[in-house]
Amino acid sequence: MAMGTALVYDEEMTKYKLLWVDPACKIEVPERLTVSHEALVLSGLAERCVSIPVREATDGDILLVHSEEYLEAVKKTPSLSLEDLMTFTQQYGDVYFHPNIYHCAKLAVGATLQLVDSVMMEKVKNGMALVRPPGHHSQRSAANGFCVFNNVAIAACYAKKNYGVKRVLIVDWDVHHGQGVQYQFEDDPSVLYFSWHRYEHQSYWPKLRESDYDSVGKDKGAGFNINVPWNKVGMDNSDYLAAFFHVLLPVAYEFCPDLVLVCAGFDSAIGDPEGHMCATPDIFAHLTHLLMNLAGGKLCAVLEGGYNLTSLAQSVCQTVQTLLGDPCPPPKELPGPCKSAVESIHCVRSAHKQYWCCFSHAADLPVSERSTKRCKAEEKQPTGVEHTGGGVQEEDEVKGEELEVVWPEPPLRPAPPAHTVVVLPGGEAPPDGCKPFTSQHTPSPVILNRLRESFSEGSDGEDTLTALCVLIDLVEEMERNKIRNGLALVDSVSTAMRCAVQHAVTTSLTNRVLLVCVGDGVVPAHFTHDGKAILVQISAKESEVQKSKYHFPVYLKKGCSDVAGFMQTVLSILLPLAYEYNPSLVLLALMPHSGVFHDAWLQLTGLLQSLAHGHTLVLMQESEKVFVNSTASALQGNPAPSLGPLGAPLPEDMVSLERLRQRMQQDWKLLQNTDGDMGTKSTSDEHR
Ligand code: X5A
Ligand code: ZN
Repeated sequence: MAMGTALVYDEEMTKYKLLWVDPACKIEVPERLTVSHEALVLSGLAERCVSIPVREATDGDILLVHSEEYLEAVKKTPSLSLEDLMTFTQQYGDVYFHPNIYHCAKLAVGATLQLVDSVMMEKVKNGMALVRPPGHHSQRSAANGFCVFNNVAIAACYAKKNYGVKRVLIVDWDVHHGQGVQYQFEDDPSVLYFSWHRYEHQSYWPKLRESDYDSVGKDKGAGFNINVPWNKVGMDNSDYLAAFFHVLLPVAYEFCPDLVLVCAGFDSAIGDPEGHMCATPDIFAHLTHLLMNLAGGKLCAVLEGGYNLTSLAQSVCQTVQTLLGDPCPPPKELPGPCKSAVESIHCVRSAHKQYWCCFSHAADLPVSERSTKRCKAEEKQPTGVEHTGGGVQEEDEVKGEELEVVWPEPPLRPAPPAHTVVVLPGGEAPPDGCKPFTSQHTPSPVILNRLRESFSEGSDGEDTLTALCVLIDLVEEMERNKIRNGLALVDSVSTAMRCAVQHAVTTSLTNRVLLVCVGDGVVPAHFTHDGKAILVQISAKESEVQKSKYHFPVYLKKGCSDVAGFMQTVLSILLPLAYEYNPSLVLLALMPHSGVFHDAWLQLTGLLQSLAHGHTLVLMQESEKVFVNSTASALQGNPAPSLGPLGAPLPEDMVSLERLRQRMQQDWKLLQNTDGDMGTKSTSDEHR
């Protein structure tokens, strides 16, 4: 398995800048790269990465996406006079040229391709390229939006051509629409392009009709272009996560990419003078993590925008630190998506329901919704507007300096001294890279007594007690952040679970435990009454009734053996619930004979690592021994194997999941994805 994280960077790409006055371009400065790189060095992240040299892209590389005429025109720019550079620039929108930008643009493409090479040749697991100029706005024959060559689009073509990659997922989390990427792959089903972007009903740059949710792709590529337009500024962590849980992730898993490319622009973060959004830099840890189990972990992040130097540097660090495998900082306060975000998400899901099984039961749009808003926007702004040289957007500057936005620095993310420990019966050898866990001390009489009262009903009383004491010790070591993960093979999952959760909720360190049970079996739910624990059980037992506000029995007709239904549950029910709950400990239980598809279980295990500072205790029934090595590997951050393109979940499961989601969304706002009754539903405050 490939290890390590690549960092591709060269200072040479800081060596061009705007040479004249242009308010639209003045934010694209060389310091964007230097502060990002310096932050990686100062935080110690850079030296943990594998440093990969850049190269110049060849003509052949560039011609994968761009026209010969355009390439030849750009080639001439290094020798143009200042005046001719300005004239050359004027044929494009919101971009500038400089005598050295052609060189840098070739390095930006070359850096991206070096990254793709290292990942595809398995020299590293994943990586990031810090580049300038950015790429996602540039088109076959046009520079645009600070972009000269389309780094990521070229990378996708290059991976297909050189490595036989069949499916590429491009995730564009930059705050602008990467229309250049959309145009390139519009009719191509082998490249799935997802972009969210500030849109404000077409009034925000680049003001294109085709950036709306109803541009779904063309011909064979229909369904493979996914736009999430943000119609208000101020979108925050909840809004971004909701778009991932309810749009991107279900489709991405159904698509099953061989490679994930990220148009990693950080102008979607708080403080950015372009984006005006409110998501904090730590959210990029989660966005990154949520993509890291796709494509066997093959993920290449390539810098696009990001113009607040503080926010940019922090966001870059969060992304790289996650690629390196450090535990994610728990995102606090997720009040759920705002009404406008839910509306956008609803629109996208309904526009794509004919193309993706995961949306087959998505609600249609009310007829009134479709036309009215667009008309309003079109009155103000006739279609076909290419770009304006700024004009409206300098409003801020006319009024004076922008209000300074402040946010707390992202917390440090220390990795505990021990990563994953195992408790196996009979002194079995621990899986690769895991230490066996043994109790350091004899259990206190208080604990022993409590255990004796609750758990020694069986015949093998004392043995069971000793085993449970070890588990309790393990939970405590995890709570003290001495150990990140634990895996225990036990003779009764129900008992072990009951014991671990009871202990966890009675110590002062853990106040919220997320229990996830995979498979049928009696699971005591009494400890969920006060909300100190919540329990999600995925099983084939229809009779399972909800025992408290914090107990969520999920019924699937074929239980966990239906991969599509199982993943739908994980992505759109479990994850949003878990994120909103924000557990301090995750207990993941594999029940006997669960029938869960091995790799789907590993996906679940991997995905849950973004919660609770990465603390998961996995409890498995002894009969499920074959899961030990692979589960330990997933706990250690090794990407779970791909599941293959997913088919349709059973229709009856889709119906019952949708019913469950609707019930839960009253209490758990991150489960909202549908603007049900136009305004009467209690989405979080209209915070913008
Ligand atoms: C890469 C990028 C933004 C261009 C904005 C022009 N470009 N108004 O973020
Ligand atoms: Zn941008």
